[in-house]
Amino acid sequence: MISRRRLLTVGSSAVAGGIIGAPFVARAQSAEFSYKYANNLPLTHPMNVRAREMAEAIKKETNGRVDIAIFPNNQLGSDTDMLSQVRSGGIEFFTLSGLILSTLVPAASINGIGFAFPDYDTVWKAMDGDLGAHVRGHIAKANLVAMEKIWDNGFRQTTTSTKQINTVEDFKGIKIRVPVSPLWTSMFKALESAPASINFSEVYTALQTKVVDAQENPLAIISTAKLFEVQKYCSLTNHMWDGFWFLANRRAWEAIPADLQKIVAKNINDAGMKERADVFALNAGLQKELADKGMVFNQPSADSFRNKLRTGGFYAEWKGKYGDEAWAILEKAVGKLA
Ligand code: X2X
Repeated sequence: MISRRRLLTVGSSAVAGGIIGAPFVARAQSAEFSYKYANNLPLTHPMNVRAREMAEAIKKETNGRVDIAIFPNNQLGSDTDMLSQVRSGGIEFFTLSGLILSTLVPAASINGIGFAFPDYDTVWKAMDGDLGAHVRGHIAKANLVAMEKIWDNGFRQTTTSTKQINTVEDFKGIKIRVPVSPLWTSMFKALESAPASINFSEVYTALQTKVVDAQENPLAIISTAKLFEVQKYCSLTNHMWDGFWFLANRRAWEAIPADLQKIVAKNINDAGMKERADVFALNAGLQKELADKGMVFNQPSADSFRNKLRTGGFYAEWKGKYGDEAWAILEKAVGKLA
């Protein structure tokens, strides 16, 4: 059965543009599990490209019993809104940065500790290994299901409309947008910036209207969300690695019979692996493309940033928050931090 309300909701989003997949009438009539997957990224980002293939494969391999409709680009609201929807069951699937998820699951921000990861090999070893398992355990306690493979957002870079960031002195006092997460705010305060918590749905406008002068994101997002139109400088600070947990509402997930769950999970995790490769390739090639569009790049040394975090007590403070056991799992993966 499909309620009138659901038809209206799905129908009106389709009209708003961007619903991916088969027309909703066919889906509603044929699929036993008509689920929504929502996210905050543009259609052109590898996350949505791979998710579309994933949804098609799931539909095919489940003989139409599981049909996932994708709502990209904050169509269903900001990350904060979507997090409450996936908790209540208003949406069944949602990809969210672990750092933002930490507003609900404090342990989930640990991979975002400043300058923790030197490279992608270390990231995937940790996130597909003990550190990821530790975080997923905490997510499960919050009644959400996290798929095994975290999707890549990337190493984050700093853009501004005003100046290059060369040393920690340049972070002083800049009005920088950060996602809604205590770790982000804490880190940019430790760098003596003036961080403002703003959901991604508002970032382009906030930069355009100069509510803030700066933001930080991986190149794949600076490109696909067209932030280069409203930012001039890009400093390759690589200050943290960020990824998206593919989350499911627990009740909705458990409603799916085990044999179908297996097909769904496999396709989601496979799509995540492909998305990782896509983002890696994109980030590697984008500097030139963004420079051609007018962005001015520089590559600062991380030393002054890291020293400031260390001497200001940032690592000690967060070690205390996560606890010794979690910190030991992190340091086992990345080496001694403080
Ligand atoms: O909000 C952001 O900056 C983004 C898109 O990178 C995240 O989802 C954390």
